[in-house]
Amino acid sequence: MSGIDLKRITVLVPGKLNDHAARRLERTFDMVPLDRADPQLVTSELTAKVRGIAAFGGINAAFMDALPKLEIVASFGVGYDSVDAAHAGRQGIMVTNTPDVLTEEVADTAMGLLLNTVREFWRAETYLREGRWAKEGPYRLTPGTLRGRKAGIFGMGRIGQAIARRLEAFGMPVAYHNRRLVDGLAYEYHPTLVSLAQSVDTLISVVPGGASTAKAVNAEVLDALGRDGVFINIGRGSTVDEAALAAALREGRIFAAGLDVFADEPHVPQALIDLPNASLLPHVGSASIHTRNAMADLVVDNLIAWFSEAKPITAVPETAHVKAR
Ligand code: NAP
Ligand code: 8YV
Repeated sequence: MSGIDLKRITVLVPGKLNDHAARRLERTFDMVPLDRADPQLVTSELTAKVRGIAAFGGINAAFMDALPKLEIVASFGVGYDSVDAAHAGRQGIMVTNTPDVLTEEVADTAMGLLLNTVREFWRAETYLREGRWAKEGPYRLTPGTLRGRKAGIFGMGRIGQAIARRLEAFGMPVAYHNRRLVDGLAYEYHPTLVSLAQSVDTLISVVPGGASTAKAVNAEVLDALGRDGVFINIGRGSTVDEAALAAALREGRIFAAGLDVFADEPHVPQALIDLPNASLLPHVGSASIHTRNAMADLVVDNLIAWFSEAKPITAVPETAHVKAR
């Protein structure tokens, strides 16, 4: 470690903050909270001194441009579609994210959501809590089961592979679609999402958000999945045409869906809430204290590594070339 005094370095924290990260940032840096990432709120004092951002929400190009001394945006979460990383890369600003430390937790959540969706556990528990078991007898036999199903993973990256390992343990064959085949992976590969959807009855989406995946899960993909089809989304809401999904669920063109993520969070379309064959979670994929603390630590450790050694731990590809000024 260099002898640099980190307490002299100003790190801006726009918006709400993870508690564990807040405590460590306050102890380590000159931490300055800001209501939100809005260039209008940037004072001349901030312009002169902010060198880092700990981002718990979106950071756009205009906000970066308002901070001429900015060197690094350390973003909370593996998905960084809300940070304009391409702009940062062009401006020589480092962006980091929090991969790996959340992979197994998110894969666990995906399996829970899949089971909840197919076997209706959330409805069965509500039935018990409402006293209906004693009054009306056993909960209904579920029309859905994982038995005999074949899974397709859209986004066979770190989390996709962790989900695939769990699906194998559940006795389900696995296929996948990425833009590129993953070397050394024995699962069946499909060069298009439609072809993957045609060959499976359970589609699990875990791709990043952004232009290349926007509304990729559309009516054509859902129809290819078919009437027994189950769709699970643990990636990003922007990757789904939500109106097409609600219509396919309502019309029985697919069987059920389990969603942890939505296009306009925290707003969930009423058309999805109204559906009995949808299981909906409020973006809790990584939301345990254990995993969120590990993510928070990685945000802070990236800032420390950058300012003390000019080497971040987990740079995003768009800014991997950026060097310290
Ligand atoms: P990752 O290792 O980078 O995996 C992403 C995978 O998606 C890669 O295999 C990539 O392969 C594929 N992909 C990317 N763009 C694609 C496209 N246009 N078409 C087809 N495939 C594409 O990331 P990860 O760590 O697994 O995380 C994945 C995402 O999960 C995150 O970006 C985030 O949005 C989401 N997430 C959600 C939660 C939650 O709480 N619900 C928590 C964590 C993460 P190719 O590059 O070969 O296409
Ligand atoms: C977090 C996520 O809920 O890592 C991601 O990409 O979506 C989740 O782990 C999110 O980043 C919290 O803001």
